[in-house]
Amino acid sequence: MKLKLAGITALATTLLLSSFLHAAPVVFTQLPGLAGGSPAETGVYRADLSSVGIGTILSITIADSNSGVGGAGGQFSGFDLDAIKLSTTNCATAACAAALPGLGVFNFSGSGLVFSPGTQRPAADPFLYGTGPGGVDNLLATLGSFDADSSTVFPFGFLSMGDGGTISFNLTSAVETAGLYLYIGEVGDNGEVAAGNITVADTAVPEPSTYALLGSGLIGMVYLKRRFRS
Ligand SMILES: [Ca+2]
Ligand SMILES: [Ca+2]
Ligand SMILES: [Ca+2]
Repeated sequence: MKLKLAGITALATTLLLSSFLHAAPVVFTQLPGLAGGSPAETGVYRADLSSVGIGTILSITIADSNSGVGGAGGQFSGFDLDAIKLSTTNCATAACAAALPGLGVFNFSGSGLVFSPGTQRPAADPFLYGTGPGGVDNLLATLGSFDADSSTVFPFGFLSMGDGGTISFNLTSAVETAGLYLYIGEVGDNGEVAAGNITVADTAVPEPSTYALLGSGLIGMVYLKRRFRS
């Protein structure tokens, strides 16, 4: 019995870990010019996904660099994501990326988004900009379009991730990476940095509650194992 339980624990751990294996980092290059609303101050970054070594992708994860520098504090802490797009068009300018229709594979609500807010620098607000009690509010964030107003008086159209925050986008269908480009925009173009990470070809990113369940399941098995030992 002891061996069997140990085997199950090992199997569960392997399954948990294997869900992270099909991940690859992406390299972003800033495009010349700026996009956004008024004032237009969104720096646009492009990543060529042809070279990531994963045939198809089903999710995209972006993390703030957690450097704690650049931009404003409080509810505007961290990387300010104006928009995210996937396209087979290779744009050379920010204006080109802003005008792209982009592939219709994003769902900016529900299970389409998994957001882990980062920390806020003083003075902290109850919510990071573009979020509310239900998480990301896409009426505020408008993550499908490069339309942000970076003014702190009348801000509009972006998501502030907080220092060390991460956001995953679960695509509505798998997309081939050959000839595919990823575009993201940083509001204010003021030195805040996204560390990119393309994750998991064949499964979506689970919501945090799923991790908690998996974790408690593992702890439960360890507990059982101990009981059977004693
Ligand atoms: Ca910011
Ligand atoms: Ca936007
Ligand atoms: Ca910024």
